[in-house]
Amino acid sequence: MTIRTIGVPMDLGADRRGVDMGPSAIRYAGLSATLDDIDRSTVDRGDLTVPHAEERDPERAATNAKYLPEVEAICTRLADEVDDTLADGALPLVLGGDHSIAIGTLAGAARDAEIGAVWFDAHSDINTPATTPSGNVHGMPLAAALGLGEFADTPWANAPNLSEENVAIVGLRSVDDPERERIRDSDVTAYTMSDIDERGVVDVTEEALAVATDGVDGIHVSLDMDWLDPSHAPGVGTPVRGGVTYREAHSAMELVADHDDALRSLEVVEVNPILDSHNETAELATELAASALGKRVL
Ligand code: EXY
Ligand code: MN
Ligand code: MN
Ligand code: MN
Repeated sequence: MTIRTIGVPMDLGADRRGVDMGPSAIRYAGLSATLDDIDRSTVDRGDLTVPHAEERDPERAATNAKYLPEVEAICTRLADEVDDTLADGALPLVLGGDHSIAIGTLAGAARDAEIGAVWFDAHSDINTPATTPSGNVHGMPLAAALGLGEFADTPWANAPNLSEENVAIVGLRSVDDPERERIRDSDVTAYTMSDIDERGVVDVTEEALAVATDGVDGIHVSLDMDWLDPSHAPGVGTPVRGGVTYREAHSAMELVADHDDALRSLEVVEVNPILDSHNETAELATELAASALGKRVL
């Protein structure tokens, strides 16, 4: 299956600037050559146009979700791109950008199919405008896609065929109190870093993939680079100590590739080149995307 890369240079969903340069940094790290090593054809669709924060007003007072109208416009375009890509029989590889773009990827991937999702992240990203401590939409995409809380009234943000039962979050270590409550009250499955410590990344990821793939047509895999420990991925906007190692991350992505019959879309987000050290986080993002898409040593 052809892989179609879609860049989304978006930083309006996060406080720290710089993730808008993520798609460039990932391409500069050699994404296209790396994907050529896999036996799949690849095409780069280029970047969506995203306004700069300086041109816009966060409008936080009105919505408690900064730049929500801009996020809506960009995610609606992205959902169309993802849907078109799937309709053409290709696999969308979405490059962020901050994690708010997952609202668009999920909406597009779920337009014509029942989907599940595996969310590799230090954070649970399940705040709503009523519970967010920051107003940043990159802390809300799962709640938006699932139509939780006030997002029940924003159809553009809801992934039509995604159920809580098919969502698994892997690697949690930074969860706000209201998010903890929301996860407990929901049918979302969540694995913390302690689960990975106790059971190992392979066991936990296998189970997460089983949850996501159960009874659906395909899955979306969302890889937030802050899932990794900052010692391996320093170039992210919201680093949290105690994440997975370089090798654990590759193991998990190789398991994703073992489910390639189910993989419908992949996205890699939150690479911040301003905070990175010699582009190493972008290089790692490139490697991990390739692992998830089937690259092997032998
Ligand atoms: N939970 C915090 C908030 O909602 O502001 C932090 C969210 C960070 C989200 C990062 C990218 O995954
Ligand atoms: Mn910008
Ligand atoms: Mn995230
Ligand atoms: Mn995160």
